[in-house]
Amino acid sequence: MRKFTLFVVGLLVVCSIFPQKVKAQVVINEFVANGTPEWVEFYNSSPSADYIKNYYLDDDQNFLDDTGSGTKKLLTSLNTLNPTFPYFETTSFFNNSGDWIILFDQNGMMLDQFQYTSDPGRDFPIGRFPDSTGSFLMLSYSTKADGNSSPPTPVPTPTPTPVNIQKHRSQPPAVHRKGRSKSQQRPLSWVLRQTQPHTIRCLLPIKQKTIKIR
Ligand SMILES: [Ca+2]
Ligand SMILES: [Ca+2]
Ligand SMILES: [Ca+2]
Repeated sequence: MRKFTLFVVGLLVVCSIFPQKVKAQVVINEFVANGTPEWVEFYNSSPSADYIKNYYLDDDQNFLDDTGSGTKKLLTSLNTLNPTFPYFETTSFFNNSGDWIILFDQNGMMLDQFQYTSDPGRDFPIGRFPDSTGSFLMLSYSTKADGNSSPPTPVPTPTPTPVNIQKHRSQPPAVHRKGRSKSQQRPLSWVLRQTQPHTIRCLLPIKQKTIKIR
């Protein structure tokens, strides 16, 4: 019994030194900060999203203090028609020029956060791609209560086709003798070899001539 008690105490000590990292069931997935309304969509991995209605959305990192910023919003009016992508709408809460999007649970524990530092543009969405796990990016179009669109695809610029220099360095053009038909022409180098005196002597046939003596 004493050994079992020591084992349990030891296990509790180990767990307190190395706490298990708990994966959040809900994260910020997409938002429009410059729009009417402004809205924040979440990705929820649980079958129901009702528990998120007890959570808070804030635009600064201090859960208890809202001095100098908007008062944090209790997500009571969260739209949960699609429990995987619930969203919350508000007005004039997030600064267009840059702000924090922060999700706190009911105890003030920060679950997720993202800071943007410039105006993304009217009704322009920023969100994770892919959903839930991806980085925050400018997205092609907003998808409130649905899976996020991909970031805009950059227009490809044509790349110059490399020139095969070796291919274009083919054999030099042959020089032909004038005054011959094309079929009779030969490259100059070949002609020069055939006109060497010693070569001609070798190639010329010897003609025999018959002389009649009267
Ligand atoms: Ca705004
Ligand atoms: Ca605050
Ligand atoms: Ca979405």
